[in-house]
Amino acid sequence: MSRYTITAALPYTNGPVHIGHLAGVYVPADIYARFLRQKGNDVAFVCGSDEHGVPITLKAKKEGITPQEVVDKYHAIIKKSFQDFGITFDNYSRTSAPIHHETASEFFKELYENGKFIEKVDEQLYDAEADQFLADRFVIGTCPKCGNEESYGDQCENCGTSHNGTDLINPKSAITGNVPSLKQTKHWFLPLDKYEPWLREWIVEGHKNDWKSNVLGQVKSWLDDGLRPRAVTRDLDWGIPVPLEGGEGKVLYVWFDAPIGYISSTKEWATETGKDWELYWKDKGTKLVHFIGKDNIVFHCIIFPAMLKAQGEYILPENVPANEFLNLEGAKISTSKNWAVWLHEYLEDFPEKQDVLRYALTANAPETKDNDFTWKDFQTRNNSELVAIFGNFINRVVVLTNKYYNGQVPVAGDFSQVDEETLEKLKEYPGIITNSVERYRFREATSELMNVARLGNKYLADEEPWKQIKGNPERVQTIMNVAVQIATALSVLSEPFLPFTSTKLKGILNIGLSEVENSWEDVASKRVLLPSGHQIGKAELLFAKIEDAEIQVQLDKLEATKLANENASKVIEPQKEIIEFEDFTKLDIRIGTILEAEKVPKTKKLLKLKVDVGIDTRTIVSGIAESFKPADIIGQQVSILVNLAPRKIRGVESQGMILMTDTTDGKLAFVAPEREVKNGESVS
Ligand code: B3M
Ligand code: ZN
Repeated sequence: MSRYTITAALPYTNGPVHIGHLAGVYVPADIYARFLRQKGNDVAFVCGSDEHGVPITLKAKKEGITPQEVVDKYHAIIKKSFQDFGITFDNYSRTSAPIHHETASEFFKELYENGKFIEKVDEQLYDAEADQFLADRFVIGTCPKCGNEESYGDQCENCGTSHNGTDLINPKSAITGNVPSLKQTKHWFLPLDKYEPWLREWIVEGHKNDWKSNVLGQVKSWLDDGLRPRAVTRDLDWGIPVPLEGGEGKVLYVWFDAPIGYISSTKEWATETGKDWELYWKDKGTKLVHFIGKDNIVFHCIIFPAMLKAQGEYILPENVPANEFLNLEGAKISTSKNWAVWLHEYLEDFPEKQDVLRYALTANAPETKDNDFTWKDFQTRNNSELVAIFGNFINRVVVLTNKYYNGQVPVAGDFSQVDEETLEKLKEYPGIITNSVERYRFREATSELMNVARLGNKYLADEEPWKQIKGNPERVQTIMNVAVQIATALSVLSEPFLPFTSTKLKGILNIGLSEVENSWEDVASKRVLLPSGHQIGKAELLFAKIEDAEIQVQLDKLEATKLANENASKVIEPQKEIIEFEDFTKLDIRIGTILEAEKVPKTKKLLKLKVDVGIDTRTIVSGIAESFKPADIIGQQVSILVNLAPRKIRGVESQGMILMTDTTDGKLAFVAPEREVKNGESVS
């Protein structure tokens, strides 16, 4: 048995959590924690809300509430989402908690008193109009490393690099949009450059064979660019006050305090459970693993380890298996653009389908490159894999065992060669899956778990107990006994990946309520996981098919979001040049009524209309086919420019133009009178 401290990135409490968070960080971390616990290890799986930093202040300004109200609101939402999705943190804390303020302040003061900081007065970006320094996300500019024009003052999310605000090219204040000036201010700097040789030795050399290449690549790039002292304090009013003389009006940099949040969350947990927190952070026998997204690599592989090294008593991470990013329907997930599938909303639309999402996100996880979540893939993963393979196998085992033996596991007779081979293959899977999980290959591990269900399906399809039951009932007893062992193995091996399903399956098999509670070692070594005579329960579906209509609802939601964003970003054209009244009188605009409407052949956008304009009835071609069905606009009153010179459009002569405008939902609308008007009346 070993001891593990597993951390998952502390989510900013400036919004709910979405599928990108789950896929990138929290599901892999939870799989790993559950797996290690099942194997009998001592695990501290800690997390908490990241409640400081400029993201919170910006959100508070946007919502017109205080930062404390922002963090209270989203801390509760986020904590509940993690609970609802079965993320088994041993403790989920928050960095506004007193224990964290104490821990981070003590950590900072200890480094200060041991001379680990450089105290320096230097020039920082300042917004005179807003009368404040522009720390971190208070300034946007071009990243000096990758050219991303929306880089923040402390970090570029595009290339992951971390820099000082003064490094940005063309910086702009995120508060007023002004070009910032420079103003002198005192800060405390961690001399990262001093740790460069050690970091290179520890990571680039020491972990070149076991850390993921995407992580090693970023770390090497960072080290090759040369490390510089980094300010670990800020001129902000929201955060942990700098516990020093001269620190008034200054707080700890959020990326200095937040990683210490892992330690304070562990301390909080240890206090509640009577454990010794130092075993999990200072004992050399403990393995520390950080689960994060790629934009946090520099903080977890360079800055936090340098802090721990400077303090001197802490263990360093055994691994930092950072995932890349998950996109949504081909576009980057964005909290500010509401381009996300929020966990709390998912559960409203798909209640009790946590495992479906966990599975779809893991099967498609961005483990080595950015990946894309599509609702079609989500549906396919559910219908073609969970329902058709896993659920189908279990259903056949349970239905047939109930049908043939009243739910009692039958006694097995002599095993055939196929039985022996199948049971031997089954015993290999705990090791196969373990090998994947221990290398943080959770996609691979999940796929191997499904192969256990495939093994069961193939065995039943080949042995066809339903065809033998009449002619060879003894043989069928053996077949069903073997099938029940495979089902039982699934209930054990699925727990880290499909925890809700594992619990449900154990309920159906009546396991865990009695003495039979198998381990991974049992599955790898024992022939009998569920003894004959054991009474299993009645069949119930583990997974339900997801219909196209349910998926369409989600796609429509995203379409509406896309349109809302387009409208929000739409630039309203400036007014055209001034005209004289005489110019306006040349336009003859009348009210008319649509009498007939039909699509113009071989076109997507055009309708050919017959319109009674009061003066006469005329043909008008209009580009409104994507917004209106012909039948729906018969009788519609419209405004028409009647004295526009006739022109041929796709072979049809159009005698006028119907006035239209764009709607916020991306369609077209008629400029029409609000009450009935006599055809031919002028618009003036
Ligand atoms: N709050 C998450 C992010 O950068 C950040 C992680 C802190 S982990 C100590 O989105
Ligand atoms: Zn960049």
